Amino acid sequence: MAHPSLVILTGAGISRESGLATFRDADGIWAKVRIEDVATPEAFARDPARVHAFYNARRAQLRDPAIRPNAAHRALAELDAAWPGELLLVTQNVDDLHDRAGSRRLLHMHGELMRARCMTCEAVHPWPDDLSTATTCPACGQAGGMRPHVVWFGEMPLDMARIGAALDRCDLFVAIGTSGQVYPAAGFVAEVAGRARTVELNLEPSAVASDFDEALHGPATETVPSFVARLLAGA
Ligand code: BJW
Repeated sequence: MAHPSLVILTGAGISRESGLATFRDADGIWAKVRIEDVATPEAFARDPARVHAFYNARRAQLRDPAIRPNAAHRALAELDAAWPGELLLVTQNVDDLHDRAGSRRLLHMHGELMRARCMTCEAVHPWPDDLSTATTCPACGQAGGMRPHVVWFGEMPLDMARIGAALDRCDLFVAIGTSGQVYPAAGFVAEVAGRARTVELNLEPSAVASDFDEALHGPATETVPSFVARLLAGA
């Protein structure tokens, strides 16, 4: 029989044990800054310097050598390399820890912190450094139009057609370290329910926990490697 087709959705919880804060936990990012001030197109139009400062600080944190992929990222990269069937890892995370761990069949549906986009010519560039309102686009030369290549509230997530096609074909859907509070990602489980096996791996039940067939609760560095080992063993 053909190998099951997998879609794996990850959220901020998978990077927590690498030292990156989640959004909605008690010590999360949204406990310290307001979404309306930094994560909407309106916030950027109103005060681009404030929004740049927020993302510059998070980019600097990601450059810290202490921030590295953990056992959960590595297990998913091993699964990607070993799984003979279809597999798509869809991350909501803007960090690059899945990339650094070696995952290849990977989409960043909420964009990437280490990239910048020109609002004038739409070119997307690798961008490990700070951005400012004076930054010039390397493609078109225009100053003042560079923004973080991330998806803010009210904007369309990236690669939705590819994600939708993979969800249509999937036999197993796994969500890891996501609170199930942000759509459309939180709705993926309901889209596949009834025709795919669905498993949630999270520290605690998410907001959409009742839509899943199974749940494994615990830190991602423990639950993900053991779940991957069982998958690769054919269980
Ligand atoms: C662990 C752990 C460990 C901890 N191990 N687990 C009204 C107005 C405008 C819009 C809307 C509206 N009502 C609804 C919407 C839509 C809106 C939305 O969902 N809003 C809700 C908040 C109500 N969504 C959008 O606007 C999206 N776009 C959109 O809908 O376009 C239209 C569309 C229509 C139809 C089809 C398709 C599209 C865009 C959403 C963009 C989200 N952007 C952010 C910021 C990205 C840039 C940045 O990083 O700054 O993305 S917000 C933030 O939330 C970030 C995350 O990717 C996202 C999800 O968070 P995540 O990953 O789930 O983190 P947490 O913190 O919530 O949860 C962590 C979990 O891990 C917890 O459960 C912990 O327990 C667990 N955990 N340690 C395992 N060690």
